[in-house]
Amino acid sequence: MTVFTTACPRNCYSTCSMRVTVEAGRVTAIDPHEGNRATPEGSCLKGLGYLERVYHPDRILHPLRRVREGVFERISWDAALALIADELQKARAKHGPQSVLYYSASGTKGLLNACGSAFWRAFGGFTSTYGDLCWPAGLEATRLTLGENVHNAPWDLANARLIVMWGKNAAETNLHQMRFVDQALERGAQCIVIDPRRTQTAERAHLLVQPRPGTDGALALGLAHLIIEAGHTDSAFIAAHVHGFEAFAELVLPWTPERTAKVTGVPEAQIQRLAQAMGTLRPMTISAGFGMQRYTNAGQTMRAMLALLAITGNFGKPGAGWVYANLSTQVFGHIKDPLDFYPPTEPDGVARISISTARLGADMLAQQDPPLAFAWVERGNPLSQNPDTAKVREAFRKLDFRVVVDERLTDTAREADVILPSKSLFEQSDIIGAYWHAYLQLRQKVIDPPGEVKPETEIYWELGKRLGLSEGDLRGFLPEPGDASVEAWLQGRLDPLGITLGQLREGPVLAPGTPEVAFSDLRFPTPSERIELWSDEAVQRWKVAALADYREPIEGLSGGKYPLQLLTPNTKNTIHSQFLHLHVIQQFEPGPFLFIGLEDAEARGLQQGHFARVFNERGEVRLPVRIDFGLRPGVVVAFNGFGTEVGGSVNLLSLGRETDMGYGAAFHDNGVEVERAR
Ligand SMILES: Nc1nc2c(c(=O)[nH]1)N[C@H]1C(S)=C(S)[C@@H](COP(=O)(O)OP(=O)(O)OC[C@H]3O[C@@H](n4cnc5c(=O)[nH]c(N)nc54)[C@H](O)[C@@H]3O)O[C@H]1N2
Ligand SMILES: Nc1nc2c(c(=O)[nH]1)N[C@H]1C(S)=C(S)[C@@H](COP(=O)(O)OP(=O)(O)OC[C@H]3O[C@@H](n4cnc5c(=O)[nH]c(N)nc54)[C@H](O)[C@@H]3O)O[C@H]1N2
Ligand SMILES: [Mo]
Repeated sequence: MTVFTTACPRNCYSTCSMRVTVEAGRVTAIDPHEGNRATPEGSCLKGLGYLERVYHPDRILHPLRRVREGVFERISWDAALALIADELQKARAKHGPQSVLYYSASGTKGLLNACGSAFWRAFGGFTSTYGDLCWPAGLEATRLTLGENVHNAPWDLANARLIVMWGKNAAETNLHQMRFVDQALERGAQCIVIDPRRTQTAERAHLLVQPRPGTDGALALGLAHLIIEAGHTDSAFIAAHVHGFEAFAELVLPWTPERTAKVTGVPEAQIQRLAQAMGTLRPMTISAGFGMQRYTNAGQTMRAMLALLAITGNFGKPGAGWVYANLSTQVFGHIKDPLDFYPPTEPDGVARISISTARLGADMLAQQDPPLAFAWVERGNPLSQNPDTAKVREAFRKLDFRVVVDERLTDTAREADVILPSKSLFEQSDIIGAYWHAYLQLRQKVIDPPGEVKPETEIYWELGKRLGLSEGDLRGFLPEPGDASVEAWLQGRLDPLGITLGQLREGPVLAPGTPEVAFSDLRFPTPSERIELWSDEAVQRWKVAALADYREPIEGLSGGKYPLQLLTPNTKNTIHSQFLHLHVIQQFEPGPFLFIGLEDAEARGLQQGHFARVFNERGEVRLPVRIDFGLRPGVVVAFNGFGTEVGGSVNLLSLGRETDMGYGAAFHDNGVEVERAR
């Protein structure tokens, strides 16, 4: 029996450290690792579910070739790689290397992920994607305002006297944060939750504010109006550290409680109470989730929210600040800066075309010069997770050839010509960072891959040879197959930081230079070296106003044919489309539902247990109805992640539409109608 230190590599705030027990080559237990101050309780149900997931009978253990729709047969690695190499050479010869789309998303984290794009560069170029499905509008709003994306240590939240969980459902998506919320509450802090849904997080709140979706920018401007009017601003802080306050104060002047209430649907008395709390309780932390940045007006919304902290002087102190994304662990160069999501403007050695992640389907179809012929998908499930599923499917079906690397037959894998089996978190070592705490961690290899599974780096090594690259060429960007060379490669990345793999084998290590309190020197790396309420860069880069003005989200608010706003948030027992096939998960997450308020249900003759047809001009899904007494009227909810096996992705209904900044996806800006399914 051996116990290893490792970490969960899913795209999740918590990024838990774990101790994993291996007996006779099999993982038999997953326990907490006390060395991580942010996640001492250890894994959630999903993390414990790896005991089932890694050995699940549905796991793909060898290459598969499509025979006809929905039917795959086992083939050898030799046959699979020969076929793929042949198709790649055909595509390159006929249309050039940019006829190959390389699509990867957030299925797993790790430094070795970068080997994918390095391989496709060595191939001669490729079509890549820019933007991101997840968080870029908020990242960009934060960068424009504060200069960079860092925040106080997770445990510092216990020092706050006011915690505003704004569009963040930590009790489900960052459950370790709730311990620090509780510690603050025990010390007498107030907690306010702002969310159109009554979430599990709201159970901890002194006040739940339920705005109409996509109107948080207006709410923030209305709150700023009251805080300024009451004289609750921190004028010394503003004079020294805030750029553009006078203009901002003018912008919020017309945002009276009356007007704010009308736009946001939040009662005036609640707006007053919220402003009073924000103006008088210090220190205040706003923990901003990703919910309200999935709208067309998202970036400006986040900038308006940030302004509330700036005018009350809530930066650079314990218990104060903006908790959105902490990129302190991005010390290896990539994604340190949201600018990395931008389409490439400079020539980068290989001619490269880049298309929008948010508009993936439409952009794939539109690409002409050269047209796309081949797609390689790894760590992503675009037929379930990207907007406008029907377009994405159409675009994939139009290609000559598709390869998907995954551990399961996902909606995307079902479209593939060849499916290659992917590793699990226990089967190759890698180094991972995080975006809530600042620990660097070794996701350690603890067992051999089962069946014929090969890690992506080995797949690229073998494929590269078949495409005529020498081992010398390949060594330039890939570790050689084998554990020793992977470890040497990882140690090489750690060397500049003065950290050893040996240290990481013992437990998580804080990234060098991580502050306990962000911006404690009150230096903000913006053009004005202050917090920018006024941003010239916002105007130049994104063609938005220099101040965080409010624009209505595009769909849903206006009534019309599709008067309900469909929110499709993340939920406790899945990470997007992952984990849903596990028995242990299905006991708690039996399937997708349409959550609808009583009034909206009654108006449509719907009752709990009925099947609903949820539709708009883009598509429809059929879902069993759950009456939700905690929802604001006019809002319906269905969690994302479920696929065709259970009625179809909710993204059949969403439009591929970018956010106002950062090239994010405006998933929740989505009007629908609901009726009883026949
Ligand atoms: N409607 C709607 N859609 C959404 C969202 C929403 O709020 N509403 N949220 C968006 C957000 S925030 C995100 S981050 C995206 C997530 O979008 P994706 O990253 O595409 O989704 P996942 O389901 O997490 O993972 C994709 C696949 O990666 C595979 N995978 C896991 N580990 C590995 C590995 O080591 N190698 C390989 N090759 N594959 C692996 C998994 O099996 C899974 O099939 O979804 C977005 N989609
Ligand atoms: N269990 C679990 N944990 C996860 C994930 C997961 O899939 N499952 N995914 C991980 C990833 S990739 C991400 S991006 C994060 C996301 O973590 P969160 O930001 O917490 O989750 P979201 O579902 O994006 O949105 C949070 C809340 O925003 C609310 N919301 C939607 N529209 C609005 C609005 O207009 N205004 C306001 N105020 N609120 C609104 C939703 O109702 C939701 O409760 O979670 C990470 N952690
Ligand atoms: Mo995400």
